[in-house]
Amino acid sequence: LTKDRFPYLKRGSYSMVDSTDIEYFKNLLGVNNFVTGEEVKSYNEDWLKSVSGFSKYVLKPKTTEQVSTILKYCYKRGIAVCVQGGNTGLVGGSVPVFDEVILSISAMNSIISFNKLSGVLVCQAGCVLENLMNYVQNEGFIMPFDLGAKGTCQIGGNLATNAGGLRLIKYGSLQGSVLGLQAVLADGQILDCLNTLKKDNTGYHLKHLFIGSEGTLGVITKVAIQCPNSPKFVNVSFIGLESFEKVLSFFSLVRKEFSASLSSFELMDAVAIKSVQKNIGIKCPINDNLKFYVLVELSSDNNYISHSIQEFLEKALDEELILDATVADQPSLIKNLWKIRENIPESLLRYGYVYKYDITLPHELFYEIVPEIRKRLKNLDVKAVCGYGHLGDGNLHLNVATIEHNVEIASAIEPYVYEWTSKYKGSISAEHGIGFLKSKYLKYSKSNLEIDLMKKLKNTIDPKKILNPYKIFPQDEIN
Ligand code: AKG
Repeated sequence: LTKDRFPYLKRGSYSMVDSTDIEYFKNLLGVNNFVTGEEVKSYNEDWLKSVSGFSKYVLKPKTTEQVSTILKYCYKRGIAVCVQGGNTGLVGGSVPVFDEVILSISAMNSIISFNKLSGVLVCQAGCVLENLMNYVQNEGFIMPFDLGAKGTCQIGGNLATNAGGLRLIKYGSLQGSVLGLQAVLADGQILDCLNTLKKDNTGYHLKHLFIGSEGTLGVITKVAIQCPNSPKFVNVSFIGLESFEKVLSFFSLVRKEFSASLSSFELMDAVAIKSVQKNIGIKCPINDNLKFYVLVELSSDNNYISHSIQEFLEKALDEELILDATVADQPSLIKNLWKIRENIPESLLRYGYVYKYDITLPHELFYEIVPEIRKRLKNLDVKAVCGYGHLGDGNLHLNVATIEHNVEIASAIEPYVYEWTSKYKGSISAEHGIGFLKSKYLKYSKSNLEIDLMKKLKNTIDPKKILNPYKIFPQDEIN
């Protein structure tokens, strides 16, 4: 349990759920949408098995009005609420820390409308990302972001954590593509910012407060998102290189040559590739003895990309900038290449436990921390230290895999990795959020004034602090 691993944590002075509360929730939701007993276990634990609470109840509203009724009630009673989407987060943000009631949005999974002219999709927050992808694909559109967890993660959770993902380099962040949202505030008021207009400069845009708020300011219930047209041509190259310097030179050339067509530029080091080969059994499609690999996705309405990438890679091979490469332009082959990259997190978890760091750094420094951490851990029982991630966006995933959680290993990495990131003006959380696990380290990326304003906002919008307590802010500072 989280409280055992973090003994300094104290449960906030929230009310305990009693039999009257249970009757109220059951009557409101019906027995099928009020979960209790053994089934609650999986909602209490995160995917990484690094944070787990002991909530006894999961509420699964189907409508915004039900969310509003629940929160109005919990607010009045002073019951703490943990908001949960697909529970695929990596910072312990979506699971309870103590006995918070879990409000799962998974039953709110209807598509409300899709406008083929504007490409604007409006849906409930519990829609699974992959279902939305398939839906808009049938209409000739794509979702403006993609994640390895697409089969499970939910759009409301994606917004709440401001998920970045694999195509941010081309389509930008959710702050840009989300046109509007509806959220229920801690006291049950429904805030309707479900704008579907591309342009609307009418004062503060409150939607931005909720994108990345990790459930601490309100429960996102509906989303309006701008979907781009499906590109007519897509190709993916998988390339091997001998040094990180060459990766950077190659990135610079790719960006110059393909600019707007570049939809992904992902880095994987040799340890990450070995982990996928060994633990998942997916073969590396090119020479598997190289130091670095990159996956380059190009997408365009013009087929020039297919011819030019071939020529471009041949030239890079001739000049020994790259050492091996393969290109795919058929959907099933493209999917296979993506599988290698997307399976890295799962493959590392198969060792037992993974310490995860998700940092943004200037490109020149992107990989430097990985050998640094290897050095620091060389006498400890570590299975793999690897670096991979969205090099195009300067976002490194540094993962350290071990058999189980170990305090000595943890303290050899933290806070060192955050101090290092902060020294180079990087971000200590590029796309995973702060959640529970990183709340202690918020100060490495935010100034005192910023944290102060954030707290003022939290206290104004949720003065009883019932929404996702113990998340984002270090506990001693907020409760
Ligand atoms: C990714 O694979 O892009 C992720 O965001 C997951 C990274 C991780 O598991 O550390």
